[in-house]
Order: sequence, then structure tokens, then C-alpha cells
Amino acid sequence: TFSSVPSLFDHMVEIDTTRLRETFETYSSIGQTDNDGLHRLTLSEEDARVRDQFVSDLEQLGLEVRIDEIGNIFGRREGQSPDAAPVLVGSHLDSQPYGGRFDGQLGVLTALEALRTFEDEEIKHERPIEIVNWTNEEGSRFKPALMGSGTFVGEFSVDKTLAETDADGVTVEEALEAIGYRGDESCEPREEIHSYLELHVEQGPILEDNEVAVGIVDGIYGMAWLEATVHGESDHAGPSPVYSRQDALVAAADVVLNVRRLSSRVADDVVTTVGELEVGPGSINVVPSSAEFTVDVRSYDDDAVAELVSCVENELDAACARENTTYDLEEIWRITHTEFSSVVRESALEAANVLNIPHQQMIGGAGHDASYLNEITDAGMLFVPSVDGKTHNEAEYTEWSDVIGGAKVFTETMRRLAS
Ligand code: HGY
Ligand code: MN
Ligand code: MN
Ligand code: MN
Repeated sequence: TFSSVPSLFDHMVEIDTTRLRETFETYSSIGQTDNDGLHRLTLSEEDARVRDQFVSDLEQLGLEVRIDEIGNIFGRREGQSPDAAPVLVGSHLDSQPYGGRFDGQLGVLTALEALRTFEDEEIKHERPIEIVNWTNEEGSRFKPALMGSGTFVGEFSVDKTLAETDADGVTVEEALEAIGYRGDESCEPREEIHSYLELHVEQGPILEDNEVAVGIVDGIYGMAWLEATVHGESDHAGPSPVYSRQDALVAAADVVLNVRRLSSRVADDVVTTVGELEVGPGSINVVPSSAEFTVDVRSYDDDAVAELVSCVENELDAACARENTTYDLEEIWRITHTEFSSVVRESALEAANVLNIPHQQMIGGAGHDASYLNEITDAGMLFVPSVDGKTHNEAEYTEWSDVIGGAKVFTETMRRLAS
């Protein structure tokens, strides 16, 4: 379907797979867990060390390095036409608590290897190419997710981002200062961007089930993040009769289970997750007076996400009526679904065809920085298979042959976008 006959002029770029593997192992050792995962929360001491490694690698490659006021790190390789709009490539180096080594990191290091190869092979390209590491893609220590890219495209104000606090009350601003990554560049595009390309592990089972090496991503689910607090009354676990209790955890647990049961009724692809739950006062013989929990709701259908958010509210009303408790509910983040542009997708499809690498188009359920970049430029993503679809888990893994396949398609796509 595409002019996939490799034209003689398609200079196929040979990445250095040994160097990519060595670099991957070096970065994986920074924040490495006992089970070979990564514990590298954004703006932590481990994140500081991997950022230092990244900056030094960019400098060694002769790139112009700049760090913006919320710690996004950019490296620029000039093109033949320095005034042309640049191609932006990259992902994120922060991880989930006890997460995997591939989520985010693989995308940054694949982009680094592509640029190193361009340097080695003196590949000429019209457009400047910029590599980026986005601050706080994961949204675990500081909420919301996609914080660095979201602020860059103007979705979040810099002031709001700097004021976000972690569970210990530390602000993003303080954390950036503590690790020396509060840069002096303003966090906004300083020029028109031609396109954005991100490689990422699929974090699902589709590519593995279909035995396909590369996913070319059409779109990403929309999602909403909620924080609920149920208020009850603490009481003695012994003498207080059950019928008169106002047990915040019982009400919360009711909601958690019912929301899960409701999901599939709203739309086939809806997924809901309660990932955090904190009970107060937290004593074995005290009836809980508070239960705070988060809800992560996703679907490719934005209306289904909206409907699920109101389902959570209805369940809280019903559960609190049954248990004579009250609640507060706050929506802390909403992002609508993403439909990527054809510009990057077509280049990626041509690259995969020319390289003869099996590929398919697909939708992704995990959030990615590319979603926000898609608001200001032509963005696109490549996925590589996740073994057993496992991710946000120390066992996260991608076969090295798939890492190479993805890196080849990435590098050829980047070459096409920049030429
Ligand atoms: O939440 C997500 O999907 C991403 O991993 N931050
Ligand atoms: Mn990620
Ligand atoms: Mn993630
Ligand atoms: Mn991402």
C-alpha cells in the first residue's frame, strides 16, 4: 500500500546495538531494585543521578543542552537548515515505585542511540533534531502525570506545577532546587516544532499475542484521576455496636468494588483502578474515621470516562447513605483521548515497510507525553512488545530483538521526519 520498494536513495541507518545495550544497562543500574526493576521517582536522588548521566551523554555527543524551569532536559543537534522547525524525540526517565526498566527509559535511550548513529555516520538532515527527557511523566510522586510535557504545551501553568506537593508536602519547586534541575529556560516551546516521535514499550499484550514487532500508534485512551475522602467516626472496635458505626473504610470498600463491577457496563474498553488507599487513624482496634483513595478511569471513549466519573459519585452517595458517612470527591486530572496525526504515522509505516519489520496500527491504554505534544505539533508513537504485557512492575521486559526492531524503525522514521 505504500511506496515500500526500498528506493536506492534510502540510506538505511545502522544503529550500534552493542552501544544501545551497554547504555541501557548503565541507565538501568541507576535506581535499580533487587528484582532488576527501577525505583527512580521523579526528582528523587536516583532521578538526579540519571539526569546527570543523560546531560553528560548529550554533552559528549556535542548537543546543545538546555534545561527548563521545571527540569525538562533538551539536547539539540543542528540540521542543514538551522531555522527549520525541529523534530522533537524522546520520552521520560522517571519510573513508578518499584517499576520496570523499559517504561520511558527505552524511548529516551533509543532516541539517544539514533542521534549517536547520526553523528557516527554523519547523516545529513535538514531539520534540527532535539531529544527530550520530560519531567514527571509517571505522576506517582507528584500528580498529575505527564506533568513536564503538559506544562510545556501550556496545559498546566508553571506556577501550578511548581506548587504541586508530594505526600511529605515537598513542592516540585523544592524538589527541583534540591537536585539542581530548576533550569533557567522558560518551559514553553521557543519555536514551531515540526513533529514529535516517541518510542515506548506497549505495556499491554497485543503485539506479543499477534507476534508483531512494532506497533504504530493511532491513538491513546482518555483518562480521569479522582481523589475521594470518606469521612466516618472513629469508635472502639469492641463495644461499639455495628449498626451504629460510621465506618469510613466499609463505605470506601463498597465504592471500590462497585466501581470495578460497573466498568464493563459503560463501554467495552473502560478500565478503573484504585491504586492508593489510606485509612485513618489506622489502628487495629479503632473503627476507621477516614478512608482516602484514588480512582484512575480510562477509555478511548471520552463520554465513557465522563460517565464513569459520575458513577463513582453515585456509588459514593449510595455507600455513604448506607454507612451514614460523608465524602469529598475531587477530580485532579482529565485528559481526552488522543488521535495522532498522519504525518508521523505515515513516515513510521514507510520506515517499517522499507525495513521489512512486521508492524501493526493500534490504540494504547497507557498515558504518554506524546498525547500533550499532539496538541501543538504532529506527534506519533512506536510501541515495542511487552512480555506478558507486564509493566509498572519490576518484571517488565522486552526481548532484545524487539528493542532492536523498534530502534531501527524509530531511527529510520526520525531520519525521514528530519530530512
Ligand atoms: O499513567 C500512565 O498511563 C503513565 O504510565 N504515566
Ligand atoms: Mn511511560
Ligand atoms: Mn508508566
Ligand atoms: Mn510517556
